[in-house]
Amino acid sequence: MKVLFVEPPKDVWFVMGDYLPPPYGIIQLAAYLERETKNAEIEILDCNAEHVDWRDMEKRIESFSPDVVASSSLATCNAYVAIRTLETAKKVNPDILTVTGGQHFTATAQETLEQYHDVDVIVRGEGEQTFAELVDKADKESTLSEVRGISFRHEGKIFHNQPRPLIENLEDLPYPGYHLVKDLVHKYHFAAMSGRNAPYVLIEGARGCSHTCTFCTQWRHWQARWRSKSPKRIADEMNFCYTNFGSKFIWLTDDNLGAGTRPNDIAEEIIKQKMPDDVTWFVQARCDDIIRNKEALPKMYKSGLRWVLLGVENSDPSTLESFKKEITPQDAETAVKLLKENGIFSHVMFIIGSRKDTAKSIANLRQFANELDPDFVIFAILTPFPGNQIYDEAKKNGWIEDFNWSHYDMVHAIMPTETLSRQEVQEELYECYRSFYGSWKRRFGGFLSTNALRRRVFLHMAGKGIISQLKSLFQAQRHAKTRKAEL
Ligand code: B12
Ligand code: SF4
Repeated sequence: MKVLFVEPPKDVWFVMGDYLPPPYGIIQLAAYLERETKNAEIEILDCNAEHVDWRDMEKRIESFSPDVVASSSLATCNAYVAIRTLETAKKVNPDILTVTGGQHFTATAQETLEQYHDVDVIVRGEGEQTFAELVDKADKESTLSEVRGISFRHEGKIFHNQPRPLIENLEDLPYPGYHLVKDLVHKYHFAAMSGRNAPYVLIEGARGCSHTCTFCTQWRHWQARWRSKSPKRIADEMNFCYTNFGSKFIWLTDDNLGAGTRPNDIAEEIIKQKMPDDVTWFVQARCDDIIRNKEALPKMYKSGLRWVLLGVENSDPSTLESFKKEITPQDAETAVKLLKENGIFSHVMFIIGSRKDTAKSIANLRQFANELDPDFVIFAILTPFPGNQIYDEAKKNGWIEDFNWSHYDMVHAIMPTETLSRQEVQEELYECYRSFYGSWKRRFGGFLSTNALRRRVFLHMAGKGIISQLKSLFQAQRHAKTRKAEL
């Protein structure tokens, strides 16, 4: 059985500048399949790393001649490119079994299979075991009904099989399968975070989240359960990536970093591995987790932690409450201060465009951001991703004005608020960036900073013209709106 995993050509999320991420989800699925299935011949085609366009993709599919083509979107904004990949596979050979999965397709399995006839199977939820069993049974269509966790079409009808229970112990998963992309692994990078030449890998410390934020798809996708690898296993995986692939920048994806003494224990295990000082790592964290673990921060720095993304989301307590975020604006202040005191780069994410947001409340948020003064800020627009609670509410109430999934990137406004049109929300986003990065004091402070990371980020914000890209986005929308009105 020949299985081709395809990471489709994707747009970069331009607010993060120049980066090329490893397609971790499919690398992980491929590693599991390799271990579990004796008769599978596996290839990964990463179109972004290999500069493969749609025509070349077709040729690559033709030359490998797979029985199964599997593609992943990561986020809703990439849904169409994942579908187009499967359509390309069918064009090459209609007998290829086409499969996709992940958060977006899990939440939209019925409508995706109804609309896109070149998508044969959707793997819902956790993919490893389901996909391996699917490949094992792929040549016998009648047995698809036995594979738990899939949705598929058979004789024009759509079936949703029973869900598959989650893997109990994440350490049963193989180490990340970067050997399957060994010719590409040196290309993965995140320029703003670690420079152009530090090979970048993702590793997973945990799956799922025990919180229930209304704008997030993560906790529902993993059935509101949090499972983690041990601190030792996480440090072993980091060292494994450094030793075998020269990885110098490691993104640890771990949504509940702060549980118990985990931050301290992870740092201790990494220190024991004695990796060189230029191997650094990054993690996303909740403000309360940082505060609870403040004593561990010096050790975390010592272990190579240089950058933390804090989900602050908003400065208005009632908005935070409506998001079910369970933090206060004061938590954000404390967490940013603690990171700064420990020399760890503080990156904050804010969300604008919730239903009650007004021009005034967004102006207040801008002021809060300026006073908070983290090292790096990303403002995003509240997005009704299929699978999050906001989507359910917005769809029911008819608030969604744009169903083009490629716009679901938290940069395009999808919904109006009670007082702001969608266009105005878009303009407010631009205004947020302009207010934070347009400040001359902050610009000079950034460019002249003694902290190399801070300097690099400010150069990146200026060099990539991120503010002008955002501006052109809302001007394009305004233009489209005027044209529509004229017609
Ligand atoms: C690292 C990361 C990034 C990196 C890039 C990673 C990459 N490889 O491209 C960066 C920073 C660039 C990024 C950007 C964005 N991201 Co992001 N990102 C993540 C993060 C933290 C980890 C992704 C990961 O590797 N997970 C681990 C793997 C194993 O999980 P997985 O991909 O879901 O795959 C498993 C299953 O879902 C399933 N599966 C998935 N695909 C397939 C396909 C097949 C064929 C099969 C069988 C199974 C299957 O099997 C896998 C194994 O069990 C997730 C949150 C998280 N913890 O997952 C957010 C997340 C995916 N990102 C998200 C978002 C919104 C974005 C952005 C739009 C904006 C933003 N705010 O970050 C941009 C989009 C960029 C773009 N154009 O692609 C959302 C997606 C929500 C949604 N439904 O759209 C998430 C879930 C964060 C969140 N909490 O909301 N992201
Ligand atoms: S935003 Fe973070 S804390 Fe909230 S549910 Fe999602 S992963 Fe958990």
